[in-house]
Amino acid sequence: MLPGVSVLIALISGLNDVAITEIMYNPDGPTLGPDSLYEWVELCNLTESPLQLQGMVLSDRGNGLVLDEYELAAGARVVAPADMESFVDKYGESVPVVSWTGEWPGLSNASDMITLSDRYGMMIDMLSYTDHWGIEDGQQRSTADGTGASLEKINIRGPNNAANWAVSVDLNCPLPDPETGDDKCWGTPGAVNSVE
Ligand SMILES: [Ca+2]
Ligand SMILES: [Ca+2]
Repeated sequence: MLPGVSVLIALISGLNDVAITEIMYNPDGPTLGPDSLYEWVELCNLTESPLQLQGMVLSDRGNGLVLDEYELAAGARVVAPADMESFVDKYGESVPVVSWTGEWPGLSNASDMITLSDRYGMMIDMLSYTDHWGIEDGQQRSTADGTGASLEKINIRGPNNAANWAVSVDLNCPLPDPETGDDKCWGTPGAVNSVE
């Protein structure tokens, strides 16, 4: 086999090995804090083997970051937070996090496209969301849009469309604010989604 062909096969086989499974694109300012510190993206290893995340690139239409060394166990999830210190302070040290270098993509509060690529630039996953996702009947605004909830993927192996993403629910909320006791969920970072 030509060397180029085997490389190509290796690249294609990486598609969808890792999925974007949850995002906090518009954190609740009063209880959580500003977007620049409290946005985050959750990634899940969909395969049955551990995967090395080092070198993967998370970006939007403008900025991008490169993930540091991190072995993500089969089926496990990890969070890339906008600001590591702020995230750990609010969510606690038990949530698995991956550090990164570069520039945080900055998740728009209106609509954005987030891509996850491997170190060779091959797309692994892409999420193009809007703040209309998760609006329920009678609501004017999604509760993921700045009022506490995150956006979660329902079927983590399914498509990234509005029907397969929903706002996180406060049921079984594992993470009340350690300081205020506020029971807003702020999503399920690093854990199985509340809507799965
Ligand atoms: Ca935002
Ligand atoms: Ca989750």
